[in-house]
Amino acid sequence: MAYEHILVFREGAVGRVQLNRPQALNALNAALMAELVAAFREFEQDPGIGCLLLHGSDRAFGAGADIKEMAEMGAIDMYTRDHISLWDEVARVKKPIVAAVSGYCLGGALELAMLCDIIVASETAKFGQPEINIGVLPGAGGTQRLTRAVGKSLAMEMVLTGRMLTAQESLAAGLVSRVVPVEAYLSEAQKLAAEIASKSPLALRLAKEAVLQSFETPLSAGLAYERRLFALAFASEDQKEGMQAFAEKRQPQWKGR
Ligand code: DAK
Repeated sequence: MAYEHILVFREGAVGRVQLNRPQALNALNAALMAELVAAFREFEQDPGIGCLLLHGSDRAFGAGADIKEMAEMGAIDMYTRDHISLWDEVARVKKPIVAAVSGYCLGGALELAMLCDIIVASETAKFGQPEINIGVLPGAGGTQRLTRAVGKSLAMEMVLTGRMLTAQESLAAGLVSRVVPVEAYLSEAQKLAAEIASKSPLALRLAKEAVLQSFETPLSAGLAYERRLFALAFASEDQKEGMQAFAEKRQPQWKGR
């Protein structure tokens, strides 16, 4: 499939998508979101891909939803248009997704990065929910996911003032997993994605599902959920292979079943 607003790369077992609307700092218009979801869907169905990687340019991961596209919309448009299901679809991807963020990561772009599983930031990354400055509030999960990621007080400050966090602040707050010089953030994220992709695809799927479940349930229900997925892993060939390979001091050969 030919894409206009994204670039798509297959690098070994990593499926890489680059947001590519530089003239608008990768503002997420509906066409870009549809392309992104199509590319993710393709990688999700490809058994040769173990991990996805999403990034923008050094200047901007993304400046948020496309304000010029949204400006004239009404409430019913916002509530009903298919755009919303595109965001939900990113949330439903079962393979791990690493986001490599440099420069601006604002509004809907931060919400998109938070739908990914791990965020690697460059030293120049700036994270914000500036919707308050254009008379609205975050609409694609920011008030919920940011609060869970950085806590109430900092999330409130960001959402109520639009202040951007520096990369170091975002690391201290737990929004990102590491901060890397701008020259190296992408290669570091590629290495991380390749390492994840080298693991058992089935174990990755179960592990991602279990961690995400922690946002949905109280602790006791989450622990019970984890226990069931852990037991399920013992029905797989990958569990037998992984444990045998350990005992035989060799690399495991994963089958994904
Ligand atoms: N939309 C459209 N165009 C944008 C844009 C955006 N979000 N951000 C930047 N651009 C465009 C600029 O208009 C400019 O275009 P030209 O004038 O050259 O044609 C070009 O990109 C370069 O931007 P600047 O000239 O402004 O560059 P600066 O370096 O001076 O400033 C900036 C960079 C990132 C600080 C500034 O551009 C800025 O403040 N941008 C807006 C950031 C923002 O407010 N983002 C939040 C948007 S609201 C939902 C899904 C998603 C959402 C909501 C609901 N559902 C599923 C329900 C999300 C909402 C949002 O994200």
